[in-house]
Amino acid sequence: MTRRLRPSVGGLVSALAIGAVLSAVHCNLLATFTDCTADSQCNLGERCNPQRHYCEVPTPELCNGVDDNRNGIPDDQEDFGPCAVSPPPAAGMCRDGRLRCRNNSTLVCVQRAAPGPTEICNNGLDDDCDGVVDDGADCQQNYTATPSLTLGSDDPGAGEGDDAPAHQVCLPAYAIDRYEVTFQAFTTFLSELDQTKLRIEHPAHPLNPTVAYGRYLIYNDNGTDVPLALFSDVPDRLSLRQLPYGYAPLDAAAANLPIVNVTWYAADRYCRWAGKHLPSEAEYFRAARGSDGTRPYPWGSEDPTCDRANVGRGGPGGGPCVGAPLPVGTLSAGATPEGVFDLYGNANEWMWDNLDDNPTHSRNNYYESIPADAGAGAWCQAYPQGPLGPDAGSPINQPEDAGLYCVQCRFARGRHYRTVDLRIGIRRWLDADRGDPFLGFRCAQGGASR
Ligand SMILES: [Ca+2]
Ligand SMILES: [Ca+2]
Ligand SMILES: [Ca+2]
Ligand SMILES: [Ca+2]
Repeated sequence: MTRRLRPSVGGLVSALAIGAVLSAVHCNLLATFTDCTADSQCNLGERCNPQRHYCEVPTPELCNGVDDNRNGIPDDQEDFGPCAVSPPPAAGMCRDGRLRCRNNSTLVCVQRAAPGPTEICNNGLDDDCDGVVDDGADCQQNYTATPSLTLGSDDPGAGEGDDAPAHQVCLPAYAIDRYEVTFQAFTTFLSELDQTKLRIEHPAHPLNPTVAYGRYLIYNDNGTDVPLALFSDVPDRLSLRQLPYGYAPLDAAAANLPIVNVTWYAADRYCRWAGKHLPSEAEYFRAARGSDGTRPYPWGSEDPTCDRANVGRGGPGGGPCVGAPLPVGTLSAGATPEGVFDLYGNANEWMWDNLDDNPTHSRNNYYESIPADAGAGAWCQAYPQGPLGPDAGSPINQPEDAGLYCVQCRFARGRHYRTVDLRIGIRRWLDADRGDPFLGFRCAQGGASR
């Protein structure tokens, strides 16, 4: 007897913000669904109702004296998620306040007055109350100043045309996250935004009119719409669940996966919220390819294998290693000697920089902006804090008049869990308002001010 009668309609409901649609679909569910005895018999994001024995989207907990989500925890002991950061925490208080229910009617923000003993990585909280989220030696790798880092490559087979010419840049001391930013951390950030300014719809003014955009979670920031994340119409393990007071992974087991589907805007805002910034391409290169930028891969010179890199080749039958993201930090054999994980594979990673190519991406105008005969120290002289890329991105054509990859191009580095072209020099070209299931990020700290 099958208990999975329906497609993921329940999950879809959870990803929708529209109450009218929700109630209409619920009627349909009640009419068609059969029984269950365990959560494992339910679709993703649903639970088995222990009283009524059918699968349903869990009811979000409300501050009302009723155990809405039937977890046995009274409302006055429930954690209702992070407080919005506006207004900021009082002086001397930790910033990661949590919403608590008082008198079965009112949510109040309770902030810790004392720092925790240690910073816990990847939870989106400033556990030690030093003003930076997920920082410290366990969560970040510190680098001393880098005098000569080779950026790009002259080898035409190493990447696309826009990875040349190789040139030597320098970097001051900085730090980079050991891990890609996780679902748990990112949903904490989303939950701290003013929820009345978030909505899900097609962007009205996408940067690239030549490609189709799906529906995005959009944040209205003082009248400006900022797309943050692509919302799939068919919910899966990489979807988000909307709660009354914020967001959570649709699948609780996804908490430690790298967040994906996020736009550059979201990545930039997350890192600034965390007290950090998106890594520049040079900062990414220093971490991934060593102090001189010439190490072939983060782990060394051996070819990529599935124990080192979660990519789209080399797995069972020659196919993907996994075909989906792995929890961050899973593949220790693929870490750098310093212990920075997943710089190659797993989630593709947004870089800070714009990209100024010619339209066929055969020339990188920024890389060529300082002539090769200007001398070995020319880039360092021009950018003593490290290059941050061109002031604006240029358009890049798709082949055969198929439109544009991007109009004001930015890019991601580091390949991803579905990549079949394993050359490390390859970028993905994207506009800042695009997200997709392969696209995530990590943050950096220190270095050139943005
Ligand atoms: Ca309740
Ligand atoms: Ca901290
Ligand atoms: Ca933390
Ligand atoms: Ca990665």
